[in-house]
Amino acid sequence: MSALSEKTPGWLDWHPDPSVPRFRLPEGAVDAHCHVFGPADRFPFAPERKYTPCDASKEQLFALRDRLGLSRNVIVQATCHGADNRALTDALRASGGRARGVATVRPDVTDAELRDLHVAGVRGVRFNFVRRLVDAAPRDALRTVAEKIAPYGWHVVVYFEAADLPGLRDFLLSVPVPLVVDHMGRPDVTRGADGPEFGAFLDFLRARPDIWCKVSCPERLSVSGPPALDGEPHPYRDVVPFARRVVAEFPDRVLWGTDWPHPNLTGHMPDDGLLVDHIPRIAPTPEAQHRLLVANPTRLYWPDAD
Ligand code: 0GY
Repeated sequence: MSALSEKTPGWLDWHPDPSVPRFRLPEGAVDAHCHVFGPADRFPFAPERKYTPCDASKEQLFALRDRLGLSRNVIVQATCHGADNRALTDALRASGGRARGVATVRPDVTDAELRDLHVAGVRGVRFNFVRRLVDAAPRDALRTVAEKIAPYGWHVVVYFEAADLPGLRDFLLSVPVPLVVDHMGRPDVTRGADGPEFGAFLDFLRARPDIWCKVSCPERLSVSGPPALDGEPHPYRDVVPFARRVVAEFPDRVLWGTDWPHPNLTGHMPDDGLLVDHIPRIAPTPEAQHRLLVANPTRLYWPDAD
């Protein structure tokens, strides 16, 4: 392996043998947040990246989809690939229409490039405000991108930490296309789902009817953590009240995803089957599950599907 693609020290690779979930996913379920990494020898990582992951190919992603009982994927451009969307579009084209994408583009992106991305299956761009992942992009540049994608009917996926929402709120609310928030705006779960910080996030979701929310990443947000070896029956239990609140108040605007291959986790690597088993705890009824897993992502990413 070349020095260029040596993994970040301490990097945890994705789970090699996830369990088959006990929860039977409804027909047509979508994993609305996952990534592909490389393979680096074909799709090199971006020079400006902040981490170097293991490879996580489209074939491996599609195998996980099938093992878990999912039907479709929304593949989100990972920061380690910068604005080079070739690994993403290669996966989209190979998916036979079963994957859509969220790309990263620069403000000088051309109409021809946007058209090519659309044909490949891209339906949104990602604005990432997490400082350990990217250098801050000027807001004028982000606004230019939002204006360029608007004619395509795309949306903006936003990734930020809860503490940064107050400073971003006005800007985000001015973005002229729908928004999709990653991982519930990364709440500090020790502060409580009824606390002021998460209250501010819920207020943000209330501010526009076209702000969607991924109730994803319990493994990233949890302090209580995964199942203990002594058989802890409720993994990631401290995240449940947050996701439940969002699903209950915004049943038509929530999405769920695995976040495979789980970049930058340091404590543990989740069993993706257990992440699926987490779903009925946050969306307790079959109707809520169907909206979360099938109806909502289909409306956003496959609006022409039957
Ligand atoms: C995630 C989370 C992370 C990384 C990325 O694009 C990325 O590099 O999204 C993270 O490290 O929190 O959403 O997959």
